[in-house]
Amino acid sequence: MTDLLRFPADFVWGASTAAYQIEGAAEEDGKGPSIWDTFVRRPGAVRDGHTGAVACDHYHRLDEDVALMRRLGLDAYRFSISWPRVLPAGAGRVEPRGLDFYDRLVDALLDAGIEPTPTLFHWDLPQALEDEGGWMVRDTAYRFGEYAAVVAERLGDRVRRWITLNEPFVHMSFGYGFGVHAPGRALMLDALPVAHHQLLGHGLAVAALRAGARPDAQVLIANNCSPVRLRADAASAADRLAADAYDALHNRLFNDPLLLGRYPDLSAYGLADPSWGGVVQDDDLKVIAAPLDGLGVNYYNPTWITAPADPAAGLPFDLAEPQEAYRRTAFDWPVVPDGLTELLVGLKAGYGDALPPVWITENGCSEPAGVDDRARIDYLAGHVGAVARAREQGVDVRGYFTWSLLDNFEWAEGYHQRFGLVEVDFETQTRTPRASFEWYRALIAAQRP
Ligand code: GBH
Repeated sequence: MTDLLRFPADFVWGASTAAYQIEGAAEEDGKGPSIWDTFVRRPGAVRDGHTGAVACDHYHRLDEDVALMRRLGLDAYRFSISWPRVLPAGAGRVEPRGLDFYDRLVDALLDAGIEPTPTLFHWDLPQALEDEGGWMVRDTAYRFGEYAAVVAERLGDRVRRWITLNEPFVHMSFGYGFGVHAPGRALMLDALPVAHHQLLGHGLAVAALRAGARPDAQVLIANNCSPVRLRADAASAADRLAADAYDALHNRLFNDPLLLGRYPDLSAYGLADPSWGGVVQDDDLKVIAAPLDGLGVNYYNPTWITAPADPAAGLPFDLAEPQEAYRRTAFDWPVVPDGLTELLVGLKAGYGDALPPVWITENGCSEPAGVDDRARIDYLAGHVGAVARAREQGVDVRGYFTWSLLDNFEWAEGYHQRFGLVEVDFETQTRTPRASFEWYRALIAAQRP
């Protein structure tokens, strides 16, 4: 199996993490509060009241963690920068100690021969900006552009690959639509401006990075994309319309403006268009569609959809369960590697030459605690194979980042879900590489000429 997975020598092998999920040090060195620092204190928001206040204590264990990455043989490491560590109030005063931390991280990675791949926003908005309306208001997009310029000024001489946003769909829907993530607002479809303001912020950040980073720097965004499937027993015209509606909201609402410079017609599904109410202003789509050097794709599983049981209830689709008995991860997500091939081939078919090179910026699974994680090896082998098949079919995939290097704070699930190649004991902070770590190390080593 794994010996057959040969990729070109320049294919990039990586692992991903995010600031709030691993750093801890939530109140150190002048860091301002983020919406996650606030949200975790809300009773019932996170399982068992877990918080990211300490998490993997990565803020104090940077050298140990980079040593693990070196052992793994990573080409690249995707981490995120905590906006309120750099700008405690989201704008205005810069906290040099926050920038110092990422400066040290970038240098440690470069010393280890690992390409630093920072994401500017992985959901930890400065609370001060949420107090002004968060991503529901246009100003936050401008503040994001300014923050990008501050980071580019400090790290832009050394970072060659940047990611602006992580999963704007999940941040909109979980954070502002359903309220199950920070900032915990349940606006349902009224949350649509959050999509536009994040995308506008992305475009402004691209401009800031083009101006302030190295001329050879690449800029990407990480969208979570999900191929939409129908159950075999639910394939009526109404089911197909529901599937299209879900695809429009989950995938095309973000990919179309970025790659084609226009929004999908949501009104075709009875959904409000984001241009309603003057949210989309003249020239915004030009800013959003600034050329990208790559599209980051986070893939976990397909989504099954049926026509809504009660069309008057709100959403023009219902989420469904597949009929097939797929293996389930510890999170109960179905394991469907061919969904990744389907997704990648579908992106190429849909966007054609408008699709830039693709990077898998997240893929992985939660499995039970313990180091003998053969299920994770199966998951990873299946999905790396799915990438190989998409490449054979002409999709230009340049790299694969697994989620995640370490067990970490899994948002509303707290520490109950373990996604790491490395097990973390959250009492002692002991790191123990799992079987999957050795498997990934061997996979990467086997690609070397
Ligand atoms: C990512 O989000 C995040 O970027 C990362 O921070 C996080 O730790 C990681 O994934 C793991 O969760 O309803 O059963 O079909 C992933 C977003 C949203 C992907 C829910 C899977 C549905 C599973 N996820 N989704 S299911």
